[in-house]
Amino acid sequence: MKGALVGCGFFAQNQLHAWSEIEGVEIVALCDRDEDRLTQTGEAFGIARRYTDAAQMLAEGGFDFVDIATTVGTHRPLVELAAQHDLHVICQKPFAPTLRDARAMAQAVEATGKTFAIHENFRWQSALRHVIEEVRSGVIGTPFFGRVSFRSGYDVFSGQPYLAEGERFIIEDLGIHILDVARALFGDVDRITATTRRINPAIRGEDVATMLLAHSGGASSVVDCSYATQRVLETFPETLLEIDGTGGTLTLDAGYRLRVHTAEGTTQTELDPPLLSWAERPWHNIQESVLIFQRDFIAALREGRAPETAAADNLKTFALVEAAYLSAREGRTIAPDTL
Ligand code: NAD
Ligand code: 89V
Repeated sequence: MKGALVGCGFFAQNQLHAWSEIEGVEIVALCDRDEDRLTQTGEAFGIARRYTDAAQMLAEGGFDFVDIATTVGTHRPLVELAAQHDLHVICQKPFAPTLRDARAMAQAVEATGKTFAIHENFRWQSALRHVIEEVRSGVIGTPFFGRVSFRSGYDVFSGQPYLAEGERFIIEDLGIHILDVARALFGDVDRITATTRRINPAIRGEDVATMLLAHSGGASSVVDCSYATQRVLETFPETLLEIDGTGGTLTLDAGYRLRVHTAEGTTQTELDPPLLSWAERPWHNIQESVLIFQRDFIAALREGRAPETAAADNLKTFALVEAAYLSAREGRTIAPDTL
């Protein structure tokens, strides 16, 4: 299976390392409109076909899928371009600038019959995945309450300066992952209520968001995100969990420590993710999840099924992002289905 990648920036390096670990997959062409980045990345990964223009790369073809790793403003034109060339597509989160764009993108690829996945990797972090499987297997019965929490004071702006510049920040960039984890754990959402704050005066968007979700299956969850929290134990980039079910409770605490308490007793499991050869702490859990997500995409193509974070599914996560901003802006509860 051959792929091409557009956008050789900060995060694409992880994607390229991960592709090089997946058997039977080769990235044969690269594109970035920044020539220096293109050359550095091409040299680092030994990829000879290099383009500064995605249209030219796609016109020349020779690959089955395109992996779009640019920032959100270019996602729609690049996905539509890929659809014009009948390619399978992966597009980084956030899906699009607006829900309207995201729906148009999903329709464009759907019309070709090709596979379209959003690079939504947090639900593939091995510790979170372990908990998702435990919850789905019914170990703690039916969940009725969950807290999905990401609080940190880590400087994300030095690696990703654009995060300080956008009108929207934490829900669009990080909350999107945490809302998706809440969906993976507790199912789709009927209603969401959100508040936001900006604490860091040096950035434009909100850096704190607190959201209450009413899930269709009956569970309530609190999804709380902050990049303004100075913790004694800095937990970046861990997502912490507290789940109450009809048959027990479960917590995923700092340091990837899982505790499950049921009538049979309490178990404790250490879920520290492996440090892949190309990974570094503290990003290693995210880096591992990139590999696991990309493996799911390739397995889905080979098995003729939809990837778990197919565009059709991720539209529901993206609708929650839009609903959260609307809720915070207007001070009311929003049903994402009505957007
Ligand atoms: P970046 O700015 O470092 O890199 C983006 C690259 O894309 C740049 O080199 C830029 O020149 C190039 N580019 C932009 N438009 C282009 C176009 N039309 N044609 C060719 N090249 C183009 O950004 P980043 O930090 O790597 O983030 C990229 C995406 O990855 C964002 O959507 C971000 O939200 C996402 N991201 C995801 C995760 C995750 O865990 N899933 C983590 C970090 C970033
Ligand atoms: O995973 C991400 O999307 C990153 C970060 C962890 C910094 O939010 O942008």
